[in-house]
Amino acid sequence: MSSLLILNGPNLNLLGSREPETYGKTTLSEIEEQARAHASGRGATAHCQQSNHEGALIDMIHAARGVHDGLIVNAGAYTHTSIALRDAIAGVGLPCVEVHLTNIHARERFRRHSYLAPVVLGQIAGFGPQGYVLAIDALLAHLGTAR
Ligand code: CA2
Repeated sequence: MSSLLILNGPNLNLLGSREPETYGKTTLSEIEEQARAHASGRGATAHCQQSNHEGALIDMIHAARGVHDGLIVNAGAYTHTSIALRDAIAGVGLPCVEVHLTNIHARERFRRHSYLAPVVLGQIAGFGPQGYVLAIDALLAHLGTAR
């Protein structure tokens, strides 16, 4: 059974409470529950963690090595700033799918660049909470062919 780690970064704990016009009304807990249920229905397990701290996210990625089979990461604004997170993802060697709720390529210029994009399998952006479900399917398909 594949074990997936879903990591959410800074401010995503605020989902559902602020800026619903941009980020929707679904809470992070609801997104995580949907992800767990979807993974379970696919015969996998999804473990979900969130932090507002760059170093904590890096520690979580390091700890995933040998425990989980793949990563799904919405690094929030660290996507656009963090070489350290990129190095952590590349360093552990786990397959990773990058998720964004919004279409970062259709927003401000500073959101168009992702430091993570070169070290992930691919990026899913603009599909709201459904993006995490799509990422699970993409990651499981990859793991199925990688074995
Ligand atoms: O679209 C995404 O998922 C983002 O990763 C969300 C980040 C943003 O910095 C990225 O450019 C794109 C921001 C998450 C902030 O979430 C909030 C939710 C509710 C209220 C305020 C912020």
